[in-house]
Amino acid sequence: MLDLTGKNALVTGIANNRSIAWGIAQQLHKAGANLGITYLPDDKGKMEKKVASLVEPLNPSLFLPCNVQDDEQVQSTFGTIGDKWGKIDILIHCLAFAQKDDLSGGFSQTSRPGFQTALEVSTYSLAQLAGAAKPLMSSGGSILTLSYLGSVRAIPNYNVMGVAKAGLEASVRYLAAELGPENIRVNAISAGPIRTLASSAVGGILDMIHHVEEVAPLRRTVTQLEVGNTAAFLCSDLASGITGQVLYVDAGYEIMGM
Ligand code: 0WE
Repeated sequence: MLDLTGKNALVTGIANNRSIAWGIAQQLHKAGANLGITYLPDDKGKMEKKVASLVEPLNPSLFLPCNVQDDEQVQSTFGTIGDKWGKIDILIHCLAFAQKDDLSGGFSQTSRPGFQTALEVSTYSLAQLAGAAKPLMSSGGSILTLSYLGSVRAIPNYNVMGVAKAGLEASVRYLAAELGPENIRVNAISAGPIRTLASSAVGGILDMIHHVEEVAPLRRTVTQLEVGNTAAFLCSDLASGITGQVLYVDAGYEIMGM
């Protein structure tokens, strides 16, 4: 049975009720996990308010700002987790960002700062958070991140994010190799396209979703809650033998050749 009772789970990357991280948080809660939620703070505190009211029904015991571009904020976040929880069992990394103009046109036109931003926020942040969580995972743990098929195939306009996700999937393998001896497992879910705040800002996302609905073996796309169920499984003892893997939750789309 899937059971996460007694486990402390930190979930990053909730922006609104369409976030994949929100689907994951709900399923971890359903499985009995004790939740900590981080959000990306802004000047007006709008994100804090929005995410706080969204997650309230899940009774998170921690609710903290965490901008991964600010090392001090990450230190302070994990300092608080150490003080309040003592240990962390599950870390969910659902963070990505690229400048909008780097998600259209030619990849060869990507600017150096645009490339740096995308890889800093979307790729480096996994190693950064894993490093901060490691001392709090002394009795083992599970780290999970989210990827996309654009890491291994050339998907129109995904561009620098494809390079970032390729680096992210490689990071999963290096972190799994490093942290395995501490009984910390590290995996990724490669999700099919879903309408979220991030993807809705991308031109042609609905056409991509319709394409998947026609071609994928299950003839549909996946939901945030389906990704959440797989996340709960991967972070549970049911998946105790799985580490370093990228698991496709995409209605089977990835296997198709034509
Ligand atoms: O990883 C993602 C989303 C990545 C993303 C999206 C945005 C849009 C708004 C990162 N940064 C930004 N920055 C913004 O300003 N996905 C898997 C969803 C996605 O994004 C695409 C896709 C798909 C699918 C971008 C181009 C083509 C397809």
